Amino acid sequence: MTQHATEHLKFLQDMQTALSQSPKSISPKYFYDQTGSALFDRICALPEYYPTRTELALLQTHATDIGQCMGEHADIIEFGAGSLQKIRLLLKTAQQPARYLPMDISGVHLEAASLTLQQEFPHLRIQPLVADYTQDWQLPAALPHAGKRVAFFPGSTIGNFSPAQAHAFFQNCAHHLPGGALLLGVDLVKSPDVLHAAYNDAQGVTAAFNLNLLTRANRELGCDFDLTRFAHSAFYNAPLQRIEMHLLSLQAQTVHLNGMAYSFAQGETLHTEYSHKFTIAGVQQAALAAGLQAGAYWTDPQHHFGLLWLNIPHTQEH
Ligand code: AVJ
Repeated sequence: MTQHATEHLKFLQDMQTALSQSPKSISPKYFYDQTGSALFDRICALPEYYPTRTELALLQTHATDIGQCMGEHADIIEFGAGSLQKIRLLLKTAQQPARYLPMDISGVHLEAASLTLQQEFPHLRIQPLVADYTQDWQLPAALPHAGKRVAFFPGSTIGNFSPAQAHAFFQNCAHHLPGGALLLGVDLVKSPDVLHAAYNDAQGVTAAFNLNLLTRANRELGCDFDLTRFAHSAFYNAPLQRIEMHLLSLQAQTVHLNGMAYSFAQGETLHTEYSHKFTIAGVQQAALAAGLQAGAYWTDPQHHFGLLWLNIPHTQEH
């Protein structure tokens, strides 16, 4: 099967499962088709969406410190070949990086990101890895004379994970990056008003981003979601410290997929995303539970966003 056919089949199976469940729920990874990725880029530039610009400022302000943490000839892994802006800053700060290894499930995304960066950093060795970092992954052997293996996971994408998934992710890092480190960006717990606004922007870009998942299912899977009968819903679940995004059915209705009918009650939702919020101490504790050691961390004056350096010991004790 081609990669495209495999991805299509996975989406079909996941949507069938999503609609059969109660409560209905689908992975946020399906937001990111071409339209979804473009909408996400627009979200990052919204006045209400502070995480991207705050993290970029942290990377710039603390570039020297971060460069020192990385050391010479770092072998830099990035989970999700996401924002070129962020990796660009890190690569400029790094002292003669040995290699850049972007890891993404989408080969198309990886190729585009790698090509652009190769033009800007002609002497950098770039080795894209098509893999799903939410599952277990493998790395190629370290290069001779290379320095530390440094994994970069920006944007608070770790907030999409459940606490159990985040633990598994930290464990994978501990296992695959001995003697290395993880540079992690996390959105911090803050006033519910600020959080609510970030996921309910005035221009409705986040709503369009959420609803685009239904448009994508209609186009790629032949579903018949009526976009006028669903609404964007995003709210802060304070006790569980997370934004929850849902697609809310405005009336009782039936949707079809692959010859099967799925009913929605009025007010029933298809859950699309968790975006967990963190405290610095909470992340350090969770990392420690998986064998990582807290190093330096950096936050903005408003404590909206955090960047953490987490060291990985050489030998894992079992
Ligand atoms: C890319 C997962 C970090 O949770 O804030 C933005 C995605 N969803 N607006 C986030 C998102 C709605 C974003 N992450």
